[in-house]
Amino acid sequence: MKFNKLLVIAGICLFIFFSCAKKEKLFVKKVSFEPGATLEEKVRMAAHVVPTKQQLDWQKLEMTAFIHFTVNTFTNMEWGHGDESPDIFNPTELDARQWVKTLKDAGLKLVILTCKHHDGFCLWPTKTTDHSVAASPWKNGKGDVVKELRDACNEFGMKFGIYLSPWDRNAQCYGDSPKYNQFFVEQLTELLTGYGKVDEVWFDGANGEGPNGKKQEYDWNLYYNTIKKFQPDAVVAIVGEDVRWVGTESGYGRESEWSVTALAPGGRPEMRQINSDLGIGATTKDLGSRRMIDKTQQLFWYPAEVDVSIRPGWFYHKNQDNQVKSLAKLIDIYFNSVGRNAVLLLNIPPDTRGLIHVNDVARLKEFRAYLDEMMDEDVVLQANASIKPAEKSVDGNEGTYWEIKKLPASSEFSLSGSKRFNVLSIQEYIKEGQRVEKFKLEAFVDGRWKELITSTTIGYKKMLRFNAVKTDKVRLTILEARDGALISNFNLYEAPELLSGPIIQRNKEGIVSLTTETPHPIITYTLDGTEPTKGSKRFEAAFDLPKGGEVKAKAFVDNFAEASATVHVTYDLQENSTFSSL
Ligand code: FUL
Repeated sequence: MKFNKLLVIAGICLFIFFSCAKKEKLFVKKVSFEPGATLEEKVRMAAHVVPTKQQLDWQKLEMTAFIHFTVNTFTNMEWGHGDESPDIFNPTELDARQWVKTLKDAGLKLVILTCKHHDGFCLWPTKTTDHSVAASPWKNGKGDVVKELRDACNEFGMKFGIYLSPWDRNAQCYGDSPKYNQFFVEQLTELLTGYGKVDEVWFDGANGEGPNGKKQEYDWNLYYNTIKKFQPDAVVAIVGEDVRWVGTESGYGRESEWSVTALAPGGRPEMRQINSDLGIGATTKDLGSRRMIDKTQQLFWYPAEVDVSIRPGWFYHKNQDNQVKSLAKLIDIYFNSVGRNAVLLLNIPPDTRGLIHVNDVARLKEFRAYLDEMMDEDVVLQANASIKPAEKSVDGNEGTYWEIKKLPASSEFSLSGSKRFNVLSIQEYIKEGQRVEKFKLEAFVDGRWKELITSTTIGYKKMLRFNAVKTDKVRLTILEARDGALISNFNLYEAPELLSGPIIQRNKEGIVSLTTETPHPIITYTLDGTEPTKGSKRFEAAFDLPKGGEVKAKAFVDNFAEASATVHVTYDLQENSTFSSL
């Protein structure tokens, strides 16, 4: 009996010993190498650099929104001079609920407001300067855009972020470093303490002072400590230590986008020194390859954010109403941001009424409808019963993943019947690091394995498009990785051919026209709220709608074989006052 007990205890001890010994050390956010560490040792450690909880939660948002709105909206400028009179800030119908509902319906999970852009005008009634909404005619100086947005976020369950431009062209004290740092931190404190939870703080690195301009030494330590004190769960982006600018404003991340980078995060002088010694910056093409690991003495978990505007400008300009990015372009951006291990930060600027323009609303609806249709059916999910993964399945506390230790290794998936698909989506279990360096996908066609795609990094998510294929068997091969590959998701979808929906516009005279970017479509529409079909009235010429009403339209190509999403807009009687319904 005694002996049996001993055996049990010894067994338990051995089990604990082996399960502990199995786990490698993880390095949260940063790892420093011992002098003399070999490349092989460094690469192995790189595989175990992991995000903070805040970084992981942020990454999972996938798509977030930017709202650029200030005096520039009324002056038709991109960078205000700082001498704009607050009198010009007077949105006639500002409705933050319309912003948040529009963004939320599009699948965007967080919204960042330009609380103060470079012109220094504050969208909340700050105590730090008179240059704010309090001096404007809007709501007789009693308004607060930050509060209106915060309330709308609460109502719709949307996360909330603040953009506060360090560069300030209005503040007299800008350039008197200690004084401005105090002024800036007071503004920051007002925003961090007066509006509930802040999920992201966005510090713009832009500065247009030029060589003879004012020179301001920002006290980044002071700013970061203030955020830590009041909003410890917020991520700090761009000139921040949690989230990196991807390096372009075009909507495209790198093909090999490592979240573990040699790039040192944020603006503190010691971090800037590291980057200057390595000769790298946010725009450097390679930030995380083995070559970079070889060169550096430390690595950081510093994931990429892709910021891009839905229009050419960051702020609203009436003459860009017809330059809202096409559905095809937005989908391309989606694949090259979310699908390249980054978070998309899509800017949608409200107009002078303080509303998101009907064209942007319509495009966002098309965008969501397209993604929903694409992700409606996952070919792999249906094959669950017959997956033959290369290695075992592990239950992590962020879900299940396969651990693939010996590389290269292939996993075969028998699909339930012959399936057509043209998109791969694959994810790593980044809670334990980003590791995969090369992988490929093949389909079994005509008795042979046919390569569909070969790519490099994965990270949180990689999405790739290829020519559609029909098969009942696929093979995923992890070719190279920095340590065992941890694959948490693998999906195959059929993305619809891109056909852009009609753009509905009504001019001042109440005449409605329907256009699309797709060549030679047939557009049909209804005015009675019913779904347009191929039998509905065809759009041949602009028509009169002086009394308003709901216009629903759809574009068709290929002899009605393919249809766009339905676009609908409700017009009221009032000239120019449109509100797109859902
Ligand atoms: C840039 C700014 O200069 C632009 O105006 C815009 O705010 C963009 C998001 O960041 O650095």
